[in-house]
Amino acid sequence: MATFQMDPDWLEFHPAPSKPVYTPPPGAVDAHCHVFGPGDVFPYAPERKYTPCDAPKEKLWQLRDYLGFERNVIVQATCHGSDNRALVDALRDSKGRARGVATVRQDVTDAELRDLDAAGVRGVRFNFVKRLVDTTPRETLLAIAERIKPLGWHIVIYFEAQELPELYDFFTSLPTVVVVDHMGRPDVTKPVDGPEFELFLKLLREHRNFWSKVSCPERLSKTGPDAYEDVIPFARRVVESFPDRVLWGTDWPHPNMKSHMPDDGKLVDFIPRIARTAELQRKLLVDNPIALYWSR
Ligand code: 0GY
Repeated sequence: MATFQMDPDWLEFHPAPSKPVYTPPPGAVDAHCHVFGPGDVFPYAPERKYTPCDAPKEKLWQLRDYLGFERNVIVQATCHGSDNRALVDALRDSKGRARGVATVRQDVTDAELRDLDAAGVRGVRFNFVKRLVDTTPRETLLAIAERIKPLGWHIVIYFEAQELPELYDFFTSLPTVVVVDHMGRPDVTKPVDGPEFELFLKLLREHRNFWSKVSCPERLSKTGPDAYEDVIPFARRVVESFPDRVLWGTDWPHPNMKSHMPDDGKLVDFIPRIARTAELQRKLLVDNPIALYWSR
């Protein structure tokens, strides 16, 4: 049995989040969260860049219910590499209330893809954040994209804003719906109308197959725990410009948060500040994720 020691500077998820004041609409989906291990059942990948605390499915279901959500989209985290067993186990346990985004290698077989699909996987994640993964050649990613396209799956991409100019043409060559994690991680000390964020907005404006998660104010903010004021103009701009192509998620259990561990209840209370009408909230939390993940 494998045992794993979490990294010494790892922050565990909040032990007792506050009850949100904001009540999500019926059917709300937390569309970006993870399960980690437990490592003695689902070992962390040898090539991982970090060893997290265990964050098992039972804790995720408790949080879902406590925050007032009905469903989850679980995204394969890099600490599990392309071993999707913990993800699949959670999806099977969810009784249809969770869908998944997996990580696969080019040599994944058709039978493996069919099994992932049957478990509830609806996409793959391509990660370009250098502290999290070794680089995968673009031809390999394109080959994976062509493999998953016939299943009707989409691609989730994770990158940081300064990488977008270099990656832009590659991204727009992808043949499926593409979901960008955390608004492409803008530097929120720069103007919302400045050239860096404008390139991201252009990506969504000119390529209607692109969606964005308006998640992770706690990662993007420079103003500190719980306020996250500096992220609001960026998230509002995305929600109001592309109301039918946005998703929201907690990012529980918040991997690699070194500055502080967010209170998940306060993250939920952030939602009405970035989606200011009931209609925008319903699209963000219900209509959009249901269309992308529960069409079948
Ligand atoms: C996130 C963010 C991070 C980590 C991962 O898969 C991962 O390891 O996504 C991060 O460290 O920024 O979305 O969970």
